[in-house]
Amino acid sequence: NYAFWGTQPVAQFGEQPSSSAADGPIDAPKTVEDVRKEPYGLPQNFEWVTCDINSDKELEEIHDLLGAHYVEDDDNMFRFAYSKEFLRWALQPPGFQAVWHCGVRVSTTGKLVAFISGIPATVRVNSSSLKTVEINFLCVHKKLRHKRLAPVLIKEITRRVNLHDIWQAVYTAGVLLPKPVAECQYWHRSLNPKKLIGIGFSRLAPRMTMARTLKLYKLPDQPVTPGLRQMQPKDVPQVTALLAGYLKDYGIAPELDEEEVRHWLSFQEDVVHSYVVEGPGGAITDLLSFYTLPSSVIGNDQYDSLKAAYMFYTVPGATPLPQLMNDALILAHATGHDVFNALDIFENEKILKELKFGIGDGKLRYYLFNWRVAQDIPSNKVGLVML
Ligand code: NHW
Ligand code: EN5
Repeated sequence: NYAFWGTQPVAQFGEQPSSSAADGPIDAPKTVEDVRKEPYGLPQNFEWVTCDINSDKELEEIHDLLGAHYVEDDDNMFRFAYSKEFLRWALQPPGFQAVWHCGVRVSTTGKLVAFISGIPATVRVNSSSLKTVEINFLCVHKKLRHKRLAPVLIKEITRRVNLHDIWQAVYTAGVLLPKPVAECQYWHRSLNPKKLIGIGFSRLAPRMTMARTLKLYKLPDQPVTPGLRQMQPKDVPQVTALLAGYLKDYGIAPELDEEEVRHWLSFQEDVVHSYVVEGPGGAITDLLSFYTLPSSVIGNDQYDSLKAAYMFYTVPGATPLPQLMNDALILAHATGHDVFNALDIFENEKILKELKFGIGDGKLRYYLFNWRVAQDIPSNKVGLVML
């Protein structure tokens, strides 16, 4: 019983698998002229604002809202703590629109109490190349929860996106909503087991001592793959081609042009770490990348935060995937990350166990707005990573 989602153009649970089972839009086609011109109504004393990420003050307000009120794990022990530099990177890719950085303020005090964002992306779903927005950072202040504000934010961002003649969206969430196109599992690889155990992120396994645990997860200081180095701007054309060739085999994947690859994969310390393998003749044969997303540790007096690396786009070409991923673990450890997180997407399922990942208690569901797929996409055919 989804009072809001039941009214939206999304796949519904228990829908008849129609005989004309083909991928396509759910709503009848509309034009920009059909789109409502006025913003949706907010309760008394709240107002819409377009947030300017380039203003340090406004970026700080978004950062602080998310830092106190964004996603937590099921046991409310950890909360995502996106850095300001990360948010700037996440919200300003090529073609970004400030009006899709949509905030809600209290009129009298100006306090920012809710946020939702969209960024432009071309996403291929099976054989359809869709002009979409990726929706992220939906957040309502804890004191304003369960007042049906989220549906208003979602309808307003939909309107603002539709005004740009875009009719499809992609989003991910830990929660189950109508209706996932894919359901993926989080896995975790301890890099700093002592701290992870100390904060309750992981536990000492049965019949394991701390000393044996430290030894089990120990990593070398340096990556092992010859020719592995930080990605540089000059690599963008080759990386774009390498990535496109790899992603074409997935059922859902972004189509990234050179400017987007430059944006998403330029090395930025503690935001996105990208490395390539350069072969003897100068050819780029492999790509490895991860992004840094700390979590604050709720109510621990020894540690404030947990520094997590999340697998981003990794393309094995000349290097076997297990070796490339092990180098990712080494690099993440060497740059002070406490844990390396990955989903069972791409070809990961085959290699996570041998690299000493353990299964997490969280799932990530992928959703499409106004797009129906004939069949769910299995996690090993997911080739899209959202931040
Ligand atoms: S997922 C992370 C979402 N954020 C958080 O979890 C932060 C902590 N939680 C909160 O801030 C990544 C609040 O709990 C939120 C809900 C704001 C989540 N997605 O206002 P009400 C994203 O950002 C439904 C979608 O009373 P609330 C992706 C819920 O099922 N819907 O709840 C965002 C119910 O609907 P129902 C969600 O707790 C994608 C309704 O909200 C949801 O005060 C957005 C209740 O509203 C979620 N994560 O606020 C969709 N969580 O049908 C984009 C709950 O069950 C769609 N709900 O009655 C595309 C738009 C663009 C289209 C363009 C063509
Ligand atoms: C929008 N783009 O639940 C994304 N994280 O497993 C928003 N668990 O960290 C949606 N509960 O399993 C995000 N440790 C949805 C995810 C929300 C956050 C979340 C999970 C993912 C997580 C950890 C900590 C659990 C704490 C108690 C977890 C076990 C790891 C252990 C490491 C050593 C080997 C065995 C496993």
